[in-house]
Amino acid sequence: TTASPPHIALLPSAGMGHLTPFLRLASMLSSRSCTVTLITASPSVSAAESSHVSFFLSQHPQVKHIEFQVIPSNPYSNPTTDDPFFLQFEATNRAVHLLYPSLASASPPLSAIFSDFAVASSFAPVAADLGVPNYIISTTSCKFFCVMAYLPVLLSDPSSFSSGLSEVNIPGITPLPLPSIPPPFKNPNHLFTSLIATSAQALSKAKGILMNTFDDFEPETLAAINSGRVLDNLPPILPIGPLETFEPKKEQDQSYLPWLDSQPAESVVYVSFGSRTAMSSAQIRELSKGLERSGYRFLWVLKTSKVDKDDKEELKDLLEESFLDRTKNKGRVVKGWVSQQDILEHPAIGGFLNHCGWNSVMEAARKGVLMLAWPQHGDQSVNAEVLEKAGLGIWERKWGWGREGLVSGEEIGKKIVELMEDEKLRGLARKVGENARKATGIGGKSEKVLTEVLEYLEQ
Ligand code: BUP
Repeated sequence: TTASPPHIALLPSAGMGHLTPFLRLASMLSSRSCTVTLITASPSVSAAESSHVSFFLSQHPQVKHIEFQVIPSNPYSNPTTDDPFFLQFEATNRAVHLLYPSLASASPPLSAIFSDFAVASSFAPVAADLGVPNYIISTTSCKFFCVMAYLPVLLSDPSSFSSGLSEVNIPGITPLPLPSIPPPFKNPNHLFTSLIATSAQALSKAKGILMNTFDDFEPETLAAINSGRVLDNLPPILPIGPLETFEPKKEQDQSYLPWLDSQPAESVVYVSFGSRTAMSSAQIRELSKGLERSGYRFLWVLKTSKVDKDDKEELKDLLEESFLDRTKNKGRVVKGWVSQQDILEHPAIGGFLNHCGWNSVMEAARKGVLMLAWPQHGDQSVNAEVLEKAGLGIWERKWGWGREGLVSGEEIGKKIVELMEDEKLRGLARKVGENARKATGIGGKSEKVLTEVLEYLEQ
C-alpha cells in the first residue's frame, strides 16, 4: 500500500506568542496534506487567542478541533506569581490527561503529537499511552531553549545565579550575562521556574524538538546542542523556521494603512512591545519624546495591560494631546490588535523597535527588517543577543530590566537615529532576510527538516 500523510495533533499553550507559531505550523501541515487536529484550552486568557483560533478554523475548515476545559488555578495557591499566562500553563498541565479518550478514538488514528514545551511533561505520558511519538515545539530561540533545557542543572547548584557572578555558563554555548537570565529563574519555587524545570526533565522522552529558528540565524548554538555538548540526553533539535505566515485576520483596525502607503520606502520606525508587555505611563511618555526627537516617521502600537481584555485606557489619556497634534504628519499611534506581519512586509517600514518576543524576531528576519532590541522580560534579553549576533539589528544593553529609572526620551531618540542611519547594518539585515527565505524555500535547510519529519511519520 502507498503511504498516506500523517495525522498530527497540535497542543499549544497560553499566550499569542505560543499560539501563533502553532497556527502557522498547523496551516503548513494542512497544506502539505496532513490531517491536523488543533487542541485548545478553554477558557483562553486573552481575547486575541480566542478570536485567532476562531478565525483560523474558519479559514481552515479541514482542520479538526478539540476544545478542552481547564480549571483555572486558584491565584492564592500560587503565591510566587499572579501572571495569568503562567497560571494557565499550570492549569493546562493539570488537565491534559483528560484528552486521552478523544485522541485514542481519532480517525484516522494519530501519527504524532506536537506539543508546546510548557505542557510537554504532562502530555508525554498521554503520547506514550497512545503509542505515538511526541514532538515538542519550542517557541523561543535555540539559545534560550538551551537555558531552559539546562535549568535543572543550574537549579541544583545554589551558586549558579549568585550575584557575585557576571555570567552563567552552559556547556557548549557562549556564556550568558547574568542580567539576561529571567529573574524568576533565580527562585526555584517560582511557578514559572518549576514548570520550565519539569518540562526540561521530560525533554529526553520526546522524539524531537521542532524549533522556529533557522540554521543560518543560530549556527553555533544549533551545532552545539545537536552534537550533545549542552546535554547528552536530548533528542534531535529540528530547526524549521521562520514559520510561514498565513492570511491574517482582516476585521481589525487598519486605519493606519493609507497613511503607511503614502510614506517613502524604509522611512518609518515600527514600534511594538508584543502582546504581554504593559509599559508604565511614565516610560510611555519618554518613548513618545524619543520618537519625536528622532525626527523619524513612526507607527506605534500601544498596549497598557498584560491581558488585552483589561486594556481600557484611551490614547488621549496616555499621551499628551500636543504630542499627538505635533506628530500627526510624522506618525500614527494605534491601540488594539494590528496585523504585524503585514506591517513588517510593508515597503515603508525601515526599522523595528521591539521587545524581542521570538515570533517578532522571526517575522522581522523573514523580511530582513532592521531591529532595535529593547527586551522587557522572559527570554527577550537572550533573544536580543541572538538577533544582534545574527546581524538583524542592535541591542542597547543599558536599557535592560535590571535598570533603575526610566530610559529617557533623549537616549531613545539617539538610538533610533543610530539604527536608521546605519547603512552597513541595513545591508546585513537584508542578507538575513535572504537567508531566511532560502531556508524555507524548496530544498532549503528548514524546509528539508520538516519534510523529513513528515516522511518519517507517514502511515
Ligand atoms: Br501586540 C501584536 N499584532 O498587535 P511575540 C502582536 N502580533 O500581529 P509576545 C500582531 O503576535 P511571548 C499585534 O506578530 C507575533 O506573531 C506578532 O508574539 C503578533 O511576543 C505575536 O513576538 C506575538 O513572541 O509573546 O506577544 O510578547 O512573550 O510569548 O514571546
